[in-house]
Amino acid sequence: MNQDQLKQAVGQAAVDLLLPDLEDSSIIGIGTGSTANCFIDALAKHKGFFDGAVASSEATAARLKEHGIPVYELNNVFELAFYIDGADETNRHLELIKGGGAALTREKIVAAVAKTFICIADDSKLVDTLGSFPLPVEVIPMARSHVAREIVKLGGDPVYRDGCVTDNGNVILDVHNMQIHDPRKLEDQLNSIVGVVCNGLFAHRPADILLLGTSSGVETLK
Ligand code: ABF
Repeated sequence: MNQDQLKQAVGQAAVDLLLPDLEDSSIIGIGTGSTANCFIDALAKHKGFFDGAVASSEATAARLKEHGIPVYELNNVFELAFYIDGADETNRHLELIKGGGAALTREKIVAAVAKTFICIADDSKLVDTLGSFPLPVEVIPMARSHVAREIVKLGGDPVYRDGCVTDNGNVILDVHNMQIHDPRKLEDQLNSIVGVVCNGLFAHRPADILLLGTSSGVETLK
């Protein structure tokens, strides 16, 4: 199977996992990216079995609406049983790097609300140590240089993502060359820099279930 087929397989596996628990009133949190898109396309075939979705990005909201799936504002939703999203990297503790698609802040908010976070990924995303994928950090624009200097002090090599404006009107610094041996500690350290809105480490709130697409089938890690 090629990478696209692996993404489709995990998207379908997530739908299969959810379906028995869906009710007419269910609202599902849905993330961003090509793997999440595979999930949306598979889920759309069952749109009569749930109420609607909360989207982690404008792009995902648009795709859901194209399928005729109602999209709700998170503030108007009492609870989310599930959040389904991809990742840029995952370790075996289901700690993640996310934000390659610049939607990390909304993704982290929706994940925080959801009871169960199901991460879907092909096996190229599984690593022993996080950090080969540059870690995205969303920053208030006027704080960009200050935050970059503070990240250098932490041992990272921040690179401004040119031309990228997040859905929240902020910019992204991608932090290269960090082997992240203590993801929770680094998540806290980055969050404590003034001007940082959010960082792409999902360690304090890791995924609960990882559906990993491999050439021999979809593996479930918990
Ligand atoms: C989102 O989409 C992000 O957090 C992550 O950056 C990205 C993964 O994209 P893809 O599924 O296209 O590899 O989940």
